Amino acid sequence: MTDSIRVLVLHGPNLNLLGTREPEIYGSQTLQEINDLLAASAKEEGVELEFFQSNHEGAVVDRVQEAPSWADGILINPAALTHTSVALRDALAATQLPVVEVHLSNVFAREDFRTHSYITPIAVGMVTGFGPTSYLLGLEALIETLQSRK
Ligand code: CA2
Repeated sequence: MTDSIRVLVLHGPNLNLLGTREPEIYGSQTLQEINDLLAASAKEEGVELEFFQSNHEGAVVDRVQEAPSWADGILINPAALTHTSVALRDALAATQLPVVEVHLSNVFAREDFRTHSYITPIAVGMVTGFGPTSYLLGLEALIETLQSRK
């Protein structure tokens, strides 16, 4: 039997607030509910997931640095770090793992500063604007990428 695929799911700053504020932008589902959806989808595919959320850039960078010891790929909603963090981009690139970037809202339909991502150039691809479905589509795309590389 082949080893199962392992995916690290990372959520950036303020995503712990999901479901409590700004539902018109980010929907009404909590982060736990999104993680549960991902876990159910991964289970069907026989994929293992680990979840991590932090409001601290350094903590997210630390978790990314640890990823290669366990994970085959990274699914990340970098939240505001998308638009600000060279440190996160460098850490993700250094893992040499495939990265898929996801956003709940359509970042291109919002303020100009959200249209630039430091992460997209080092990602396999990016899904934006579909609410929690962005995560599910991103996970599917990452699994397909990993399966095609094995
Ligand atoms: O649309 C997304 O998923 C974002 O990554 C969310 C980030 C934002 O900075 C990006 O431009 C797009 C913000 C996450 C904040 O989440 C909140 C959730 C509920 C209430 C307040 C903030």
